[in-house]
Amino acid sequence: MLTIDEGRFRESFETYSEIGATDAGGLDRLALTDEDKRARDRFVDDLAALGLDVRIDEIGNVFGRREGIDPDAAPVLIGSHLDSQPSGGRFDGQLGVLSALETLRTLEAEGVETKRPIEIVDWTNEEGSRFQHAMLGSAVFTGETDLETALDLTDDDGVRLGDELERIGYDGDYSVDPFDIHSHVELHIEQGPKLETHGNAVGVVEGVYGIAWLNVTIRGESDHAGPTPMHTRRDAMAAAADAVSAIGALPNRLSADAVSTVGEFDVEPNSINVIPNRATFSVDLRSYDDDVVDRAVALAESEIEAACERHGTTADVEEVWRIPHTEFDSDVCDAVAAAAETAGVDYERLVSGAGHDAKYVSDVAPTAMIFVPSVDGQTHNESEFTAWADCVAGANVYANTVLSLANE
Ligand code: HGY
Ligand code: MN
Ligand code: MN
Repeated sequence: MLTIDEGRFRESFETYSEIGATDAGGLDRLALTDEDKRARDRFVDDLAALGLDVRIDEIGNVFGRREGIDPDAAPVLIGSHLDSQPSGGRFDGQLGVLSALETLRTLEAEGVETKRPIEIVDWTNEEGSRFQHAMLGSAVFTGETDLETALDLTDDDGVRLGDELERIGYDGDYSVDPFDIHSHVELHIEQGPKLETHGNAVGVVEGVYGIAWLNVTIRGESDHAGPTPMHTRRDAMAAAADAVSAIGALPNRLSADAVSTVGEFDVEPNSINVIPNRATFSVDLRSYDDDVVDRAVALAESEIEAACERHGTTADVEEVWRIPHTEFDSDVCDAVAAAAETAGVDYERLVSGAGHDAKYVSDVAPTAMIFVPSVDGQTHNESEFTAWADCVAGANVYANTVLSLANE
């Protein structure tokens, strides 16, 4: 059984956590910013120090390859993402990449050769916060999103993704066509309360929710806040407010696991004494049941329409992302469970409400995930935390899962 080097793992985690560190102890490391570049550069140096063959693909995904005894055998893929939310935590994505790095370092230190090669990856723009949509690097790698479309995406300041890749030196020329993969496992924080509530140190993740993202623009007419009678107004803000509160109430009409979120909101002209003529907002709808997500999208659209009826405004609703729910591979899930049992770690099987790159990889290879607990289920904020003992337990289960898959 492999045992990772806790000190080395911790040192790595603290070193990477300084890159894009916020004063409140989180990370601000948006995709393809200078902070993301510094984390990538550190990762490339660490892979090179292990003697791995490092490759950057056309969407900036960073791969490292550790050869196996049988170089022609399909590799096991490990890794996650180093980009973060703007006020994100240190564990989301980063813990998965560093658990994968520590796995390779442990294999090297123990002189363990595996039958199969092992490929490690840092995916581009997993968070989808700067460039929509999320899990972009893995979506392009698996052919779900077109490379040119992805390169032409722009952020809120109109900066083009392809230009940013070039600016930070990660506009790789390695083809994004997926290579043959034996299996893939991603370690990630749960970002929910289940493991902590149930007292389990590891989650065997069997699937991921379906997700729909909408961008909504409501148009009205700006006018004076004083003399304009209420019944003549075409107030984009009032219509948006109605729609947003109706969207917030949708899950109760749908299913126990359905969730809806309006995370982005903008109003124009944004002046205290002017009736807004334009309101734009995002909608994020999720459930493990694809029919529920379909119904959620339809209901959101009808609530937006009804709000516009009431306020004499008009709306454009654009569906910018839609992924069905994912069911991971039962054999790979069982390999994770077996490693947890061997390590004597309490675990449970669950599905993920958060999207992960493993979702897209599961479209091209047998895939599963390992979760470690999130304190208070907190995430996507600077207080995101996982107890170090849980990080170590998860990383050990991960290393032994990878070892068993790499010798299949
Ligand atoms: O949106 C998600 O679930 C992930 O954090 N990208
Ligand atoms: Mn993540
Ligand atoms: Mn995230």
